[in-house]
Amino acid sequence: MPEPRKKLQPASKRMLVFVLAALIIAAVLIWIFAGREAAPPVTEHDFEIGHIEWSIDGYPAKVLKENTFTLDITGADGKPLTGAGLDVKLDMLAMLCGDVDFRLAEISPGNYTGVGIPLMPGTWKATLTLETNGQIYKIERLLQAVY
Ligand SMILES: [Cu+2]
Repeated sequence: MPEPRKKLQPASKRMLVFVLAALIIAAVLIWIFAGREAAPPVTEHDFEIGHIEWSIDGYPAKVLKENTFTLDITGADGKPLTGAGLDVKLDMLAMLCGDVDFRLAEISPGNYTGVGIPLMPGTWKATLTLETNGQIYKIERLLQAVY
């Protein structure tokens, strides 16, 4: 014969509520900080024909301010990738607050900079469209923006 189920005592119920509340708080904190860890100041990207080192001056980026994005790009041969056309689109994860598009200029061989202005604090996705030799490559990174 299985033992009849014991009713939870009030103290156990309180403990259960406490544990559940703690778990929910932990989950929210992990969710908030995961966005931050996913968006370090400098990110490295290998793509089909080369490598990109992508940094943002004065990181985290500042909301409604001009933030300089610098991309150092090398080709498969390790030499600077020159003459590429670079555009970046910023959009916010899971929000409809608007995209920001800007173009980067090559300031020295393989070294491209441009200015991006995030509209709100939080985690943004930056999508780079790189065009070289008639081919188009898309590279993404996350970034944090703060006031
Ligand atoms: Cu937003």
